[in-house]
Amino acid sequence: NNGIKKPKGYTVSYHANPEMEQMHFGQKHPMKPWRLTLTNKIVMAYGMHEAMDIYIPRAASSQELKDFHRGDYIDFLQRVTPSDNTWDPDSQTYAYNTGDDCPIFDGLYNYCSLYAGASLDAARKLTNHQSNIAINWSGGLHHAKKNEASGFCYINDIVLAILQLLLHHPRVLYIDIDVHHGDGVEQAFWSTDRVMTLSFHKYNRAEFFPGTGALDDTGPLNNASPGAHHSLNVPLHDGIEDAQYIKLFEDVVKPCVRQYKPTAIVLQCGADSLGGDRLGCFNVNIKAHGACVAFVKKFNLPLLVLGGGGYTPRNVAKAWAYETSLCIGAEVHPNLPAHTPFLEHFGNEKTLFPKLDFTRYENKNSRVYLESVVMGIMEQLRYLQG
Ligand code: TV1
Ligand code: CA
Ligand code: ZN
Repeated sequence: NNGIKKPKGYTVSYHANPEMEQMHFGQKHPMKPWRLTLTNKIVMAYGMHEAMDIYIPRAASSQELKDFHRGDYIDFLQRVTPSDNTWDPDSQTYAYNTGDDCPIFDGLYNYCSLYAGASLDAARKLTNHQSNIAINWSGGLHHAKKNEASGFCYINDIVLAILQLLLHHPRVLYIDIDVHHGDGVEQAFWSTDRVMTLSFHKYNRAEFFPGTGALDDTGPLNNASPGAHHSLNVPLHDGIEDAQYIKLFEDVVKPCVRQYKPTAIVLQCGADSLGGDRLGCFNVNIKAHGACVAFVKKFNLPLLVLGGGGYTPRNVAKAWAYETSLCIGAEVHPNLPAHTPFLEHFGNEKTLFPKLDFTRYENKNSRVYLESVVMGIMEQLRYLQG
C-alpha cells in the first residue's frame, strides 16, 4: 500500500468491467478501449483501489437501454453482426448511422450494454446513498441519439444515468469538458428544466464535429417551454491554455450552480481536450483538466464522473488516474510507481504530468473573446427563476 486511505466522511465508488477493454473498433479507428486498461493499471499501481469501493458492473438489460433508445434501434444493435450488409441505398448510409465512425464490430452489443450498465450502477449507488462520488471511465458517450449511433457512440449512457438520477433528484446539472459538443445529452433534455446541460467545446459549424453548440443555442426558443435557457454552450477556438481554461470553467460553472441549484452533478471528463490529443485541438495540461474535476467536487453534491473522448491513450490514462486521485482526495507521487505495468506504453515517461505537444495549435482565444462568452452565459442565467 502507498499510504492511500479511504477519504474521510464520504465514499467513492469505481465502476469498471475489464471485459470492455478487449474490444476493437478496427485497426485505424481512433477509439481505443484498451486506454481503460492503462487507466486501471495506474489507479491500481498507486493503490487507489484501497480507497474506493470497486464494482465490476453487470451489463444493462435491453429493457434498460430502451428507457431512452427506441426499441427497433436496440433490437438492431443486439442482432447485427460485422458480416451483415446494412447499407441503405435510399438514404445512402448504413443503418442507424453506423459506418466509419461507428463501425459494427464483434461484441458491439456486449460493449454497449457493459458501459451503459456501469453508468446505471454508478447512478444507482448515488441515489441509494451508498456512494457520494461514482466513477465510470468507460462511459460518457455523449453523441448517441434515441434512434441512431453518432461519433463513436451507440448507447447514450449519460442520458440513461441522468434518467436514473431524476427518479430521486429534482434538478441535475450536466457538465461536459470533452473537446466535442455534448449534442446527444443536450438534445435528450432540450425541453426540460430538470436538467441543465453545459458543454465546453471546440466550435466550428462547418469544420469540427458535430458542428452544433453555438453560444446562442440555449434551449427551445419558445420561452413558454420549460427547457428554454437550460442548454448552455461554451464554444471555443483552437489552442486554449491552462490558465484561461480553468478561469473560464470556474467563471461559468460557479454561477450555473448558484442559479440553477442542482441536487446532483454529472461530469463528463472527455480527455480529448488535453494538448497533444490525436483528434483534439486545445493546449490544456493534465493538471488543468483535473482542476475542473477538483472544482466540481467542492460543491459537495452527489457526483457522477464519466469518461468520454481521449485519443492519445498514454495521456488519457494519466489524466483519468490523476482525476481518480482528486476524487478520493489523495496526494499521489508525481511519478508513476516503479511497478506500473505497461510503462513502455507511456514512452517510458514516468511522470504523471508529461509535457504535452502544444506545437500543433496556436491559441486563437483572446481574452476579449472569452470574456464575451462568459457574459453570454451570464445573460442566459438571468432568465432562470425570474
Ligand atoms: C475509422 C478510421 C474512423 C479512422 C474516424 C475523427 C475514423 C475519425 C478514423 C474521426 C478519424 C471524427 C466526423 C465526418 C462525420 C465525420 C467519445 C461526415 C482521424 C466522444 C467523435 C468524432 C468524437 C467524430 C467522439 C468525427 C467523442 N473525427 N479516423 N471521426 N462526418 N466524425 O467528423 O466526442 O470524443 O480521424
Ligand atoms: Ca464538451
Ligand atoms: Zn470528444
